[in-house]
Amino acid sequence: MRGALARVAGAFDVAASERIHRYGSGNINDSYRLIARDGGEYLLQRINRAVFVHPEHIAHNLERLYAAQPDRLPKILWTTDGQLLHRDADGEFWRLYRFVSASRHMDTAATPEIARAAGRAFGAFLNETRGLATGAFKETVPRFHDLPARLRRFDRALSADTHGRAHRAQEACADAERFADLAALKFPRDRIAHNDCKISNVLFDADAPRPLCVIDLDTVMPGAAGLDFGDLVRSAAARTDEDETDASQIGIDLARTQAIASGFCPAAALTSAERETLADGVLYVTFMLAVRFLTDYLEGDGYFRTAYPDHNLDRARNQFALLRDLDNKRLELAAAIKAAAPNRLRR
Ligand code: GN1
Ligand code: MG
Repeated sequence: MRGALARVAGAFDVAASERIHRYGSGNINDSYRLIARDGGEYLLQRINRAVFVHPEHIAHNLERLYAAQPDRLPKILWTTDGQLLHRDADGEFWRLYRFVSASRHMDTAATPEIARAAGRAFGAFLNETRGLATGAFKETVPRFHDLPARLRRFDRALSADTHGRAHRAQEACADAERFADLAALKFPRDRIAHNDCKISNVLFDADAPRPLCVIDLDTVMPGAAGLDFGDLVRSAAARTDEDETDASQIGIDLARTQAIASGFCPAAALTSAERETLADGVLYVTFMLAVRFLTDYLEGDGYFRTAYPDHNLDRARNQFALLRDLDNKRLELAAAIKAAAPNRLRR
Protein backbone atom coordinates (compact mmCIF):
# COMPACT_ATOMS: atom_id res chain seq x y z
CA MET A 1 0.00 0.00 0.00
CA ARG A 2 2.77 2.38 0.95
CA GLY A 3 4.41 1.95 -2.44
CA ALA A 4 1.12 2.67 -4.19
CA LEU A 5 0.59 5.81 -2.10
CA ALA A 6 4.13 6.97 -2.84
CA ARG A 7 3.48 6.50 -6.57
CA VAL A 8 0.38 8.68 -6.28
CA ALA A 9 2.40 11.38 -4.49
CA GLY A 10 4.90 11.16 -7.34
CA ALA A 11 2.16 12.17 -9.78
CA PHE A 12 2.08 15.48 -7.89
CA ASP A 13 5.88 15.71 -8.04
CA VAL A 14 6.26 14.94 -4.34
CA ALA A 15 8.89 12.39 -3.31
CA ALA A 16 7.26 10.55 -0.39
CA SER A 17 9.38 9.14 2.41
CA GLU A 18 8.49 5.97 4.33
CA ARG A 19 6.36 8.00 6.69
CA ILE A 20 2.78 7.59 5.44
CA HIS A 21 -0.11 7.03 7.86
CA ARG A 22 -3.88 6.96 7.74
CA TYR A 23 -5.27 10.20 9.07
CA GLY A 24 -8.48 11.83 10.29
CA SER A 25 -12.03 10.79 11.06
CA GLY A 26 -14.00 11.65 7.90
CA ASN A 27 -17.02 9.51 7.11
CA ILE A 28 -16.48 9.41 3.36
CA ASN A 29 -13.00 9.75 1.81
CA ASP A 30 -9.74 8.02 2.84
CA SER A 31 -7.00 10.37 4.06
CA TYR A 32 -3.28 9.79 4.59
CA ARG A 33 -0.69 12.05 6.13
CA LEU A 34 2.65 11.79 4.43
CA ILE A 35 6.06 13.30 4.95
CA ALA A 36 8.12 13.96 1.85
CA ARG A 37 11.85 13.26 1.65
CA ASP A 38 12.51 16.99 1.92
CA GLY A 39 10.50 17.09 5.18
CA GLY A 40 7.36 18.70 3.71
CA GLU A 41 4.05 17.41 5.12
CA TYR A 42 1.05 16.56 2.93
CA LEU A 43 -2.47 15.23 3.14
CA LEU A 44 -3.29 12.70 0.45
CA GLN A 45 -6.95 11.83 -0.10
CA ARG A 46 -8.68 9.17 -2.12
CA ILE A 47 -12.12 10.26 -3.31
CA ASN A 48 -14.92 7.85 -2.40
CA ARG A 49 -16.33 6.81 -5.79
CA ALA A 50 -19.54 5.40 -4.32
CA VAL A 51 -20.39 8.91 -3.05
CA PHE A 52 -18.79 11.09 -5.71
CA VAL A 53 -19.79 9.35 -8.91
CA HIS A 54 -18.23 12.12 -11.00
CA PRO A 55 -14.93 13.08 -9.31
CA GLU A 56 -14.23 15.39 -12.25
CA HIS A 57 -17.04 17.58 -10.95
CA ILE A 58 -15.07 18.06 -7.74
CA ALA A 59 -12.01 19.10 -9.76
CA HIS A 60 -14.13 21.45 -11.87
CA ASN A 61 -15.49 23.19 -8.75
CA LEU A 62 -12.15 23.32 -6.95
CA GLU A 63 -10.56 25.03 -9.94
CA ARG A 64 -13.16 27.77 -9.79
CA LEU A 65 -12.98 28.09 -6.03
CA TYR A 66 -9.20 28.27 -5.90
CA ALA A 67 -9.11 30.74 -8.77
CA ALA A 68 -11.36 33.04 -6.70
CA GLN A 69 -9.85 32.88 -3.23
CA PRO A 70 -6.70 30.80 -2.95
CA ASP A 71 -5.31 32.49 0.15
CA ARG A 72 -7.93 31.40 2.66
CA LEU A 73 -7.94 27.74 1.64
CA PRO A 74 -5.56 24.91 2.36
CA LYS A 75 -2.86 24.86 -0.32
CA ILE A 76 -3.67 22.30 -3.01
CA LEU A 77 -1.17 20.75 -5.43
CA TRP A 78 -1.54 20.14 -9.15
CA THR A 79 -0.30 16.97 -10.86
CA THR A 80 2.67 17.21 -13.18
CA ASP A 81 0.22 17.03 -16.08
CA GLY A 82 -1.82 19.94 -14.79
CA GLN A 83 -4.76 18.27 -13.03
CA LEU A 84 -6.20 18.78 -9.55
CA LEU A 85 -7.05 15.08 -9.27
CA HIS A 86 -4.79 12.20 -10.19
CA ARG A 87 -6.45 9.11 -11.67
CA ASP A 88 -4.46 5.97 -10.88
CA ALA A 89 -4.27 2.73 -12.86
CA ASP A 90 -7.22 1.29 -10.89
CA GLY A 91 -9.41 4.26 -11.76
CA GLU A 92 -9.22 5.74 -8.25
CA PHE A 93 -9.02 9.54 -7.91
CA TRP A 94 -6.57 11.27 -5.56
CA ARG A 95 -5.68 14.77 -4.53
CA LEU A 96 -2.91 16.26 -2.47
CA TYR A 97 -2.98 19.15 -0.02
CA ARG A 98 -0.15 20.70 1.91
CA PHE A 99 -0.73 19.61 5.49
CA VAL A 100 -1.80 22.51 7.68
CA SER A 101 0.67 22.08 10.52
CA ALA A 102 0.25 23.41 14.07
CA SER A 103 -3.50 23.02 13.64
CA ARG A 104 -6.22 21.01 15.37
CA HIS A 105 -9.86 20.21 14.76
CA MET A 106 -12.73 19.48 17.14
CA ASP A 107 -15.93 17.43 17.03
CA THR A 108 -17.94 19.96 19.02
CA ALA A 109 -17.24 23.43 20.44
CA ALA A 110 -16.02 23.28 24.04
CA THR A 111 -16.70 26.97 24.71
CA PRO A 112 -18.79 29.84 23.27
CA GLU A 113 -15.52 31.44 22.19
CA ILE A 114 -14.69 28.48 19.97
CA ALA A 115 -18.29 28.38 18.70
CA ARG A 116 -18.11 32.07 17.73
CA ALA A 117 -14.79 31.55 15.97
CA ALA A 118 -16.16 28.62 13.97
CA GLY A 119 -19.18 30.77 13.06
CA ARG A 120 -16.86 33.49 11.83
CA ALA A 121 -14.86 31.03 9.73
CA PHE A 122 -17.86 29.60 7.86
CA GLY A 123 -19.55 33.00 7.64
CA ALA A 124 -16.43 34.47 6.05
CA PHE A 125 -16.29 31.56 3.62
CA LEU A 126 -19.83 32.35 2.46
CA ASN A 127 -19.00 36.01 2.09
CA GLU A 128 -15.89 35.27 0.06
CA THR A 129 -17.76 33.00 -2.35
CA ARG A 130 -20.53 35.57 -2.79
CA GLY A 131 -19.28 36.67 -6.21
CA LEU A 132 -19.12 33.16 -7.70
CA ALA A 133 -21.82 32.30 -10.23
CA THR A 134 -23.84 29.27 -9.17
CA GLY A 135 -24.14 28.22 -12.82
CA ALA A 136 -20.37 27.77 -13.04
CA PHE A 137 -20.40 24.99 -10.42
CA LYS A 138 -21.44 21.33 -10.80
CA GLU A 139 -23.46 19.30 -8.31
CA THR A 140 -20.88 16.89 -6.88
CA VAL A 141 -23.59 14.90 -5.07
CA PRO A 142 -26.98 15.31 -6.75
CA ARG A 143 -29.81 16.54 -4.50
CA PHE A 144 -27.41 16.64 -1.57
CA HIS A 145 -29.48 18.94 0.64
CA ASP A 146 -32.88 18.03 -0.81
CA LEU A 147 -34.89 16.72 2.12
CA PRO A 148 -37.98 15.65 0.11
CA ALA A 149 -35.69 13.53 -2.08
CA ARG A 150 -33.96 12.12 1.02
CA LEU A 151 -37.34 11.15 2.47
CA ARG A 152 -38.42 9.44 -0.75
CA ARG A 153 -35.27 7.35 -0.68
CA PHE A 154 -35.87 6.54 2.99
CA ASP A 155 -39.42 5.36 2.16
CA ARG A 156 -38.05 3.10 -0.57
CA ALA A 157 -35.37 1.69 1.75
CA LEU A 158 -37.92 1.00 4.47
CA SER A 159 -40.34 -0.80 2.13
CA ALA A 160 -37.59 -2.85 0.54
CA ASP A 161 -35.83 -3.63 3.85
CA THR A 162 -33.15 -5.46 1.88
CA HIS A 163 -31.01 -6.13 4.97
CA GLY A 164 -33.82 -7.14 7.32
CA ARG A 165 -32.97 -4.29 9.69
CA ALA A 166 -36.24 -2.35 9.77
CA HIS A 167 -37.52 -4.12 12.91
CA ARG A 168 -34.48 -2.85 14.84
CA ALA A 169 -35.09 0.72 13.70
CA GLN A 170 -38.79 1.12 14.49
CA GLU A 171 -38.48 4.09 16.83
CA ALA A 172 -36.15 5.94 14.51
CA CYS A 173 -38.50 5.25 11.58
CA ALA A 174 -41.40 6.64 13.64
CA ASP A 175 -39.33 9.81 14.24
CA ALA A 176 -38.76 10.07 10.49
CA GLU A 177 -42.54 10.07 9.98
CA ARG A 178 -43.15 12.44 12.86
CA PHE A 179 -40.88 15.21 11.56
CA ALA A 180 -41.59 14.77 7.84
CA ASP A 181 -43.29 18.18 7.69
CA LEU A 182 -39.86 19.81 7.94
CA ALA A 183 -39.42 18.87 4.27
CA ALA A 184 -41.79 21.71 3.38
CA LEU A 185 -39.33 24.36 4.61
CA LYS A 186 -37.79 26.44 1.83
CA PHE A 187 -34.35 28.06 1.72
CA PRO A 188 -32.91 30.55 -0.76
CA ARG A 189 -30.36 28.46 -2.69
CA ASP A 190 -28.94 31.07 -4.99
CA ARG A 191 -25.34 31.15 -3.83
CA ILE A 192 -22.25 29.00 -3.53
CA ALA A 193 -22.20 27.38 -0.09
CA HIS A 194 -19.85 25.00 1.69
CA ASN A 195 -22.55 22.39 2.37
CA ASP A 196 -20.55 20.42 4.96
CA CYS A 197 -20.16 22.95 7.76
CA LYS A 198 -19.57 20.65 10.67
CA ILE A 199 -17.14 22.12 13.15
CA SER A 200 -14.56 19.40 12.48
CA ASN A 201 -14.18 21.01 9.04
CA VAL A 202 -12.61 24.12 10.58
CA LEU A 203 -8.89 23.96 11.31
CA PHE A 204 -7.93 25.95 14.39
CA ASP A 205 -4.56 27.21 15.49
CA ALA A 206 -3.09 24.49 17.73
CA ASP A 207 -2.55 26.96 20.58
CA ALA A 208 -5.48 29.38 20.36
CA PRO A 209 -9.18 29.36 19.45
CA ARG A 210 -8.32 31.04 16.16
CA PRO A 211 -9.60 29.49 12.91
CA LEU A 212 -6.94 28.99 10.24
CA CYS A 213 -9.09 27.79 7.36
CA VAL A 214 -12.11 25.71 6.48
CA ILE A 215 -11.50 22.34 4.82
CA ASP A 216 -13.41 19.53 3.09
CA LEU A 217 -14.38 21.39 -0.05
CA ASP A 218 -15.93 18.49 -2.01
CA THR A 219 -19.46 19.77 -1.61
CA VAL A 220 -18.78 23.45 -2.30
CA MET A 221 -21.59 24.03 -4.82
CA PRO A 222 -24.91 25.89 -4.96
CA GLY A 223 -26.58 25.80 -1.55
CA ALA A 224 -28.18 27.82 1.22
CA ALA A 225 -26.69 29.99 3.97
CA GLY A 226 -29.35 28.77 6.40
CA LEU A 227 -28.27 25.16 5.89
CA ASP A 228 -24.58 25.95 6.35
CA PHE A 229 -25.47 27.74 9.58
CA GLY A 230 -27.71 24.84 10.62
CA ASP A 231 -24.98 22.27 10.04
CA LEU A 232 -22.56 24.25 12.17
CA VAL A 233 -25.03 24.61 15.05
CA ARG A 234 -25.99 20.93 14.75
CA SER A 235 -22.37 19.91 15.23
CA ALA A 236 -20.75 22.71 17.28
CA ALA A 237 -23.56 23.53 19.70
CA ALA A 238 -24.57 19.93 20.37
CA ARG A 239 -23.72 18.83 23.88
CA THR A 240 -22.21 15.58 22.58
CA ASP A 241 -20.62 14.33 19.38
CA GLU A 242 -22.49 12.39 16.69
CA ASP A 243 -21.58 9.00 18.19
CA GLU A 244 -23.07 9.52 21.67
CA THR A 245 -25.60 6.79 22.41
CA ASP A 246 -26.91 8.03 25.79
CA ALA A 247 -29.96 10.02 24.69
CA SER A 248 -30.17 11.77 28.07
CA GLN A 249 -26.85 13.50 27.31
CA ILE A 250 -27.81 14.69 23.83
CA GLY A 251 -29.18 18.19 23.32
CA ILE A 252 -28.55 21.71 22.13
CA ASP A 253 -26.56 24.35 24.02
CA LEU A 254 -28.25 27.71 23.43
CA ALA A 255 -25.33 29.83 24.64
CA ARG A 256 -23.09 28.23 22.04
CA THR A 257 -25.82 28.60 19.41
CA GLN A 258 -25.98 32.32 20.14
CA ALA A 259 -22.19 32.54 19.97
CA ILE A 260 -22.16 30.81 16.56
CA ALA A 261 -24.75 33.27 15.24
CA SER A 262 -22.78 36.23 16.60
CA GLY A 263 -19.73 35.06 14.64
CA PHE A 264 -21.51 33.80 11.53
CA CYS A 265 -24.04 36.54 10.75
CA PRO A 266 -21.80 39.62 10.55
CA ALA A 267 -19.08 37.67 8.72
CA ALA A 268 -21.51 36.21 6.16
CA ALA A 269 -23.32 39.51 5.50
CA LEU A 270 -26.62 37.66 5.05
CA THR A 271 -29.67 39.03 3.28
CA SER A 272 -32.71 39.48 5.49
CA ALA A 273 -34.42 36.60 3.66
CA GLU A 274 -31.50 34.34 4.56
CA ARG A 275 -31.50 35.54 8.13
CA GLU A 276 -35.12 34.45 8.51
CA THR A 277 -34.13 30.85 7.69
CA LEU A 278 -31.37 30.32 10.27
CA ALA A 279 -33.38 28.64 13.02
CA ASP A 280 -35.27 26.47 10.52
CA GLY A 281 -31.94 25.51 8.98
CA VAL A 282 -30.80 23.89 12.22
CA LEU A 283 -33.86 21.63 12.37
CA TYR A 284 -33.78 20.90 8.63
CA VAL A 285 -30.14 19.71 8.49
CA THR A 286 -30.39 17.78 11.74
CA PHE A 287 -33.45 15.93 10.47
CA MET A 288 -31.91 15.40 7.05
CA LEU A 289 -28.76 13.87 8.54
CA ALA A 290 -30.85 11.62 10.80
CA VAL A 291 -32.76 10.41 7.74
CA ARG A 292 -29.52 9.90 5.80
CA PHE A 293 -27.94 7.79 8.58
CA LEU A 294 -31.16 5.80 8.98
CA THR A 295 -31.51 5.21 5.23
CA ASP A 296 -27.90 4.06 5.02
CA TYR A 297 -28.53 1.67 7.92
CA LEU A 298 -31.55 0.19 6.14
CA GLU A 299 -29.65 -0.04 2.84
CA GLY A 300 -26.70 -1.87 4.43
CA ASP A 301 -24.12 0.88 5.19
CA GLY A 302 -22.97 1.58 1.65
CA TYR A 303 -22.44 5.32 2.15
CA PHE A 304 -21.03 6.36 5.54
CA ARG A 305 -17.98 4.61 6.95
CA THR A 306 -19.06 2.56 9.97
CA ALA A 307 -17.08 1.10 12.87
CA TYR A 308 -19.62 -1.50 14.02
CA PRO A 309 -22.88 -3.02 12.69
CA ASP A 310 -25.41 -0.62 14.32
CA HIS A 311 -23.25 2.48 13.94
CA ASN A 312 -25.53 4.21 11.45
CA LEU A 313 -28.60 3.37 13.53
CA ASP A 314 -26.93 4.87 16.62
CA ARG A 315 -25.98 7.97 14.64
CA ALA A 316 -29.56 8.32 13.39
CA ARG A 317 -30.91 7.96 16.95
CA ASN A 318 -28.39 10.58 18.10
CA GLN A 319 -29.55 13.10 15.50
CA PHE A 320 -33.21 12.36 16.27
CA ALA A 321 -32.56 12.96 19.98
CA LEU A 322 -30.94 16.28 19.09
CA LEU A 323 -33.86 17.10 16.82
CA ARG A 324 -36.42 16.39 19.57
CA ASP A 325 -34.55 18.77 21.86
CA LEU A 326 -34.38 21.41 19.11
CA ASP A 327 -38.10 20.98 18.47
CA ASN A 328 -38.89 21.47 22.17
CA LYS A 329 -36.79 24.63 22.21
CA ARG A 330 -37.83 26.23 18.91
CA LEU A 331 -38.72 29.54 20.54
CA GLU A 332 -35.52 29.74 22.59
CA LEU A 333 -33.49 28.77 19.52
CA ALA A 334 -34.99 31.57 17.43
CA ALA A 335 -34.55 34.04 20.31
CA ALA A 336 -30.87 33.10 20.79
CA ILE A 337 -30.18 33.63 17.09
CA LYS A 338 -32.04 36.94 17.03
CA ALA A 339 -30.24 38.18 20.13
CA ALA A 340 -26.91 37.50 18.46
CA ALA A 341 -27.84 39.02 15.13
CA PRO A 342 -29.89 42.16 15.71
CA ASN A 343 -31.65 43.97 12.89
CA ARG A 344 -29.02 46.63 12.47
CA LEU A 345 -26.74 44.03 10.95
CA ARG A 346 -29.20 43.36 8.13
CA ARG A 347 -28.56 44.68 4.72
C1 GN1 B 1 -19.99 13.32 5.94
O1 GN1 B 1 -16.95 13.18 5.18
P1 GN1 B 1 -17.42 14.00 6.30
O2 GN1 B 1 -17.28 13.24 7.57
O3 GN1 B 1 -16.81 15.34 6.34
C2 GN1 B 1 -21.06 13.82 4.95
C3 GN1 B 1 -21.78 15.03 5.50
C4 GN1 B 1 -22.38 14.70 6.86
C5 GN1 B 1 -21.28 14.23 7.79
C6 GN1 B 1 -21.81 13.82 9.14
C7 GN1 B 1 -20.23 14.02 1.26
O4 GN1 B 1 -19.00 14.30 6.06
O5 GN1 B 1 -22.83 15.39 4.61
O6 GN1 B 1 -23.05 15.82 7.41
O7 GN1 B 1 -20.58 13.10 7.21
N1 GN1 B 1 -20.44 14.14 3.66
C8 GN1 B 1 -20.95 13.67 2.51
O8 GN1 B 1 -20.76 13.58 10.02
O9 GN1 B 1 -21.97 13.00 2.46
MG1 MG C 1 -17.12 15.90 4.07
